Amino acid sequence: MKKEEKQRFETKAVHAGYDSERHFGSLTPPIYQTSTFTFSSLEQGAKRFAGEEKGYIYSRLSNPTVSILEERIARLEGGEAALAFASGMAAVSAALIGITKMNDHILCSKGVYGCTFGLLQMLKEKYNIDHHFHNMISAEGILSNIRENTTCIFIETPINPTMRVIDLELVTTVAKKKGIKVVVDNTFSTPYLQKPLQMGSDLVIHSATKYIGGHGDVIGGIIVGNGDTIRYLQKTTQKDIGGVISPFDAWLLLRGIKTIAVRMDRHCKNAGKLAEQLKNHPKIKAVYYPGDQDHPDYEIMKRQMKKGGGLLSFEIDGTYEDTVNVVNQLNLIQIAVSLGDAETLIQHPASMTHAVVPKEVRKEMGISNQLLRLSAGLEAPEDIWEDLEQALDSLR
Ligand code: LCS
Repeated sequence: MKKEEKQRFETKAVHAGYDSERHFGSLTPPIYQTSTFTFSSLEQGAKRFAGEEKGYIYSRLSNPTVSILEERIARLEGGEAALAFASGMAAVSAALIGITKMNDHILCSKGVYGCTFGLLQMLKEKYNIDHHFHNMISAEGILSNIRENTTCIFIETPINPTMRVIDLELVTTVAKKKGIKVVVDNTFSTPYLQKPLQMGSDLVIHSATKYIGGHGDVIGGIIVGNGDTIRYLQKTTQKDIGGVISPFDAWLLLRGIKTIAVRMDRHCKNAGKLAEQLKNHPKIKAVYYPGDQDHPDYEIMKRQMKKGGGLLSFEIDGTYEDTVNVVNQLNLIQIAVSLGDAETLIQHPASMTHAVVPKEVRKEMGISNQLLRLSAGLEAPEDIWEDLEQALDSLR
């Protein structure tokens, strides 16, 4: 085992994938802001294209700053290799298009991010790649929802925005028996809280826009998996569809990821406190936080996550208009989609992130008009609560 492999998560987050000696001693990774790379001769260029000589060719194929990011995240997730993309959706689409073919079927967790829902609709309409949603709470249930043409199980856990948690070991055990690939969108958990590859999943996806970047200043995506699958995706849906990340954005993610462990500890602590306080407020009908002992999936969360995460959802005990009034009454908490930033953010899934999901399907997934999703930021928890409390109190 290489010395670095033994390093702890926090150390890898700062150092993995980067050797300053190979970059003039620069403490932080340089930004290789170049579209292309020169060859010393035609023969050298030909060898690089043929894969007979290692080296860079063109930044849509790979770039040194991006490679450092990919190696670092692969190491944090415990995967062999990774690919970085221009957005989380570029990563989701590259993975799903890459591992399925026409007439296949995808079994999905009962709830996914709105644009993933949109992508699944498009795959169905254009390529007859069918899908359906299932709660995945028992082996029998999963088995009975697998079809002859099911080639992929796609899971978000915790699910955006309902915060239900899927038992990854249960799903991967069933999938392995059937030879089906399991793809996990690990955006909400981050590799600090949960490592799906170690629980038997085949691919992990991130919207790196969120906790990996952590500062609300970049859009990016990542896929992590075994070397063969990653090389295949690199040569197909990454190279030829081309949703690559820029060197500067990769650098921003490298800067953000260094502090992921300390940030996540604080996000989780703040979210946990807010969940408790919300549960005791008379204007709150329900709170959905996986770290809450009353959460229906608390035991699963304890088995597979280090902590409950930085996100929670809750329902206002009132009408849609009451929900609007609470949100509009907030001062410190910002009304915005996205999550995982230093700023506490609140959004209304039914009219924002999940507006593309038809109303009946939203209802089935548990997304009501009174549901709000909150991404706990890094502010003092007392300040976040005071803002939320004054907004809720305005309803009395
Ligand atoms: N997967 C999950 C679980 C997400 O929450 C998002 C974005 C994506 C993938 C797509 O990543 P992107 O292309 O935006 O980097 N989720 C958002 C959300 O909940 N609010 O705004 C974006």
